[in-house]
Amino acid sequence: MHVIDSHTGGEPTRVILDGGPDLGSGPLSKRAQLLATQHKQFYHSVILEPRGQTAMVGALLVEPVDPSCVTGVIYFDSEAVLGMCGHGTIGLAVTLAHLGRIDIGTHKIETPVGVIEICLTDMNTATITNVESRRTHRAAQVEVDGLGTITGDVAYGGNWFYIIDPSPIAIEVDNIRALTDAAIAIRLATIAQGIGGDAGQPVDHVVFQEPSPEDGIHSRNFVLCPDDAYDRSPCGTASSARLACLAADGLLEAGQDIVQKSVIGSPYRISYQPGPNGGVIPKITGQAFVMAESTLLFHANDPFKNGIKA
Ligand code: PYC
Repeated sequence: MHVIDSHTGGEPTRVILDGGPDLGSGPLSKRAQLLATQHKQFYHSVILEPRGQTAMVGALLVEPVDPSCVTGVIYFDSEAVLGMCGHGTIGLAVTLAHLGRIDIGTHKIETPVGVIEICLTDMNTATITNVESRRTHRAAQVEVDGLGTITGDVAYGGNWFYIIDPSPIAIEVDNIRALTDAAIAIRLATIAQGIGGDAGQPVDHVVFQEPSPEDGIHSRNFVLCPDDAYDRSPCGTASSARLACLAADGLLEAGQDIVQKSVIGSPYRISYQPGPNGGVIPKITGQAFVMAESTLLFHANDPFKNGIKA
């Protein structure tokens, strides 16, 4: 299995070029469902230790249904198949450029939640135009053991987010453990208390937001992913959901650029245009760097060939 590893603002992406399971040729949403239900061992073995690492997202390249797309892709972490992944798409754009499969310019990519656009401006920088993102529930309250009543917005950005602004804990590197524990407790509470997407989709990511003290930087975020790891980047789909909330609250004009940083300080430049269905079409710009080109080996006698599920 040939893979290329990159990181986007510190958040790793492993693009799987070949050797993945055969998911057929149906719609990508169906192929993603098949991956999630029939091929857990595949994505555990690719992402979990000892081959992978916490926070890594896999990007399985598949044949697109729409022939105008340069590729189809299905993203997953060690715990779940994702609808979309923003940092992964920036990593994918830079990986495809590294392979000579795309040039500087604009290209279409098919994902399980729809066709998105990438604009590669140099060999390390890409802007994603994401699927329409929207806030579905303002100020939804959950009761969380040890934290009391928490208020947050439910929003969609290709995945489902519960966004708490302001964060109950300062968004600083020293607080990553406390932020992670709080976010896990909040996600469990949203699920237990039925707070989710408009068709009952469970919250898969929890986001804490706060204004940034740095000049020229709008805000900082902390994002908990389905695998209980925090996103080292500001999370492209979380930033999309956040843009939907800012737009709905009248706090950001269409076309206005802001910079948002992750808890470890990696930046995305983000903006939106109004969407056709009342939401927003987000644009997310970030940088990625290719780190490794590898062949993954799965020895039949290796007791950890399917990863370590701690
Ligand atoms: O950037 O959208 C994102 C993302 C989702 C999970 C990890 N990163």
